[in-house]
Amino acid sequence: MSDRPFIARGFVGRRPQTPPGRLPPGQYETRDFPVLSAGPTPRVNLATWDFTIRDAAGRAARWSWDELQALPRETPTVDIHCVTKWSKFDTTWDGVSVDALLDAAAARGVARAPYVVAFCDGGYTTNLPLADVTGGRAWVAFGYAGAPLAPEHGGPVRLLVPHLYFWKSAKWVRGLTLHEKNVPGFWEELGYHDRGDPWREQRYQGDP
Ligand SMILES: Nc1nc2c(c(=O)[nH]1)N[C@H]1C(S)=C(S)[C@@H](COP(=O)(O)O)O[C@H]1N2
Ligand SMILES: [Mo]
Repeated sequence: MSDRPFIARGFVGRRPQTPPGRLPPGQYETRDFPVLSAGPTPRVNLATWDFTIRDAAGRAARWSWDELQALPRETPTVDIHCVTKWSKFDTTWDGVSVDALLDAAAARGVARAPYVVAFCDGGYTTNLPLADVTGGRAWVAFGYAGAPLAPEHGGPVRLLVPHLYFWKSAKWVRGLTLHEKNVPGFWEELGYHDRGDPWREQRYQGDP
């Protein structure tokens, strides 16, 4: 016999309820931070690292690591949603808004275009409409949960586009190229959706 107080079965260890309306369709909440990488974690040398925004004509704006650090910082707290169906709430980041980078690039003569492709160390790419990386909804992030972003999660720098499935948040990002037309990236060429809005369950090409 146990002399522990009676605790109703199903209560012990139960997680707090997911707040209604916060989980996109088909997703479940996790407290872990899973690592999903299509290849090995690249080794990055910050002394030679740069971030580049390049237009279709080849004009480019470039930031060294120190120059990127010197830009105005934001600390977004956001929910993230992976197409493998986990969602994680209230993740906290430190980074520079893509708006700030695009504005600075425009001031240096880089022409805007309606689509971007993020490119990365290791060769990963992902495509996004310009509208999804502007308007205060996307960041180039180098901090997570109050610490430098860990290499397996994309450190030193990853793209953060939390309102789209997390494969759009390119790890080890090195820059953006601007395009007049949509150019599918790594997962998009393999059948994943060009936009990837979790609230519309845009997982695969052909989804609404
Ligand atoms: N460069 C690069 N970025 C990437 C990936 C990748 O394989 N390579 N995987 C994507 C996928 S599918 C997801 S779900 C998230 C996972 O980020 P995490 O490992 O920090 O959870 O990174 C995205 N960004
Ligand atoms: Mo993913």
